[in-house]
Amino acid sequence: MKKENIIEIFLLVLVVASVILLPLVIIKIDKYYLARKFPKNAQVITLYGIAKGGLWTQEPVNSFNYWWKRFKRAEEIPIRDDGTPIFFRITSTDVVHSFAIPLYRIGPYDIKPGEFTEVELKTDKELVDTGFLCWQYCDKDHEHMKGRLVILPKNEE
Ligand SMILES: [Cu+2]
Repeated sequence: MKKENIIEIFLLVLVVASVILLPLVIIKIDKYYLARKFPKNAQVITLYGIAKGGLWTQEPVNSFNYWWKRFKRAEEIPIRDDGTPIFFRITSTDVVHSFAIPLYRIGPYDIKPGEFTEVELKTDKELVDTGFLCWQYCDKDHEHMKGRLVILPKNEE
């Protein structure tokens, strides 16, 4: 085999490997920073807003599965009531949504596609089951964009 061919093959393998590895490395780095961002014991709830059908989902939405997957509506999100810090990470998969938990006067926060809005559930009030919703008209299914935060029974904590 000619020397040029070997170099060519080597470079080809290098390019293919970096194309495959780069996204994996980025995902790893992302996870690493995410894990350090919030207190270790925190409950972190990630929500994706979808205008079509009007739903918040906890299932990760990306540019591939957005087109074919039926995402499970986040109807009831269990939250802990033992002093655990609770954070929401919320993003949109399409239009600008708006997130609020009216009872605790949290939000409304603009939820923009392509970025995560981070919100801490901080309140002086006692935690009770309550609703969260999209605060401003985003699309025709807007009214369905709501769900509930449900306090976990003590024995399940
Ligand atoms: Cu909306």
